[in-house]
Amino acid sequence: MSVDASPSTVSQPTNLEAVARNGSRFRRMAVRIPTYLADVRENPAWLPMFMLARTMPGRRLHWALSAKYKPSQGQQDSMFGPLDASAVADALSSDGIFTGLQMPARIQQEIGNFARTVPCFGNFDRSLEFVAPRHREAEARFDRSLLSGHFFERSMRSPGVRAIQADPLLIDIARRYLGAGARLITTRIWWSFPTSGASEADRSLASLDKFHFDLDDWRMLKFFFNLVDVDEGTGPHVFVKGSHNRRKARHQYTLLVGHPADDVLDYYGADQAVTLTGPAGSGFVEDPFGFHMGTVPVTKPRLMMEVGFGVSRPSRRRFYGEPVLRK
Ligand SMILES: O=C(O)CCC(=O)C(=O)O
Repeated sequence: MSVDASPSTVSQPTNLEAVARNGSRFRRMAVRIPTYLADVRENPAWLPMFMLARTMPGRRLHWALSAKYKPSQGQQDSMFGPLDASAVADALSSDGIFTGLQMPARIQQEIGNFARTVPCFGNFDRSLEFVAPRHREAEARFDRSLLSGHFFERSMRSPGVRAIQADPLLIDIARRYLGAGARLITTRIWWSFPTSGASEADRSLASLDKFHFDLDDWRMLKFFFNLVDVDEGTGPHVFVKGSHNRRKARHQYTLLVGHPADDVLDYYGADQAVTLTGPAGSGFVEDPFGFHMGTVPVTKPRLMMEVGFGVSRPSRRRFYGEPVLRK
């Protein structure tokens, strides 16, 4: 298994409670409002999803009405080897997460080289363009902290990114878990950087340092890949096992998707928080309705890839993970 999530390495994010308590929850939400407004303008059907998909009755109803997937016999060759897609879907149903994906080294290296040479956009802002190895210099040039570097549609120039996105194992797992209507809704690669002075708004947009659940679609599945060696200092992703199918009422009937760590961990148990450290190329797949977050790197930058599946048509902007920024 490539992802380091064995019980001995599962850490309880002791400093996260303090981090999560800092700052206003509403300020974190406010930064997302321009994106929400754009979503509803682009697709009015987004609004009922946004209101109802956060409730367990709404989700269960949508799930019950969805077309079931009938897997065909035989499995197509995958770069991830002969993994049993049905066992992965079972793990997702019970825990909300499956760890143990490993991409070939040549693919990980190609994407790593791509991300070190092609300019990315700092803090999701297309006017803050720089190449990752010049991060410190870029912070000085733009006179602001740069917490993340996204590639948006540029990601698709990388043959490795395209190959992972198209790997038959991913859609097979997605259909088994989400149903026959599963479709690709996001592909992105991005850096998160050690930096001081990142604002609450920048951390919120980058989904860092606060447990939250995703509400981009009625039902979703996200594959994440660590594209550098990720240890505790590299800002690992954290997921709360079992939080995808059990939700206290206060976390359903609220517009907030982010909640303080003590609130989340008291309910599910601190021992359910899995910290996804692992070598370059390791990956995991999760139901992002479960509580999760990235953490801010402290020692070295983290390069990540996400391939997301859902059940509705995404906008082009959403596909590449681009929010609408308030100027
Ligand atoms: O950077 C991370 O690991 C977290 C990403 C995340 O929370 C998300 O895609 O919803």
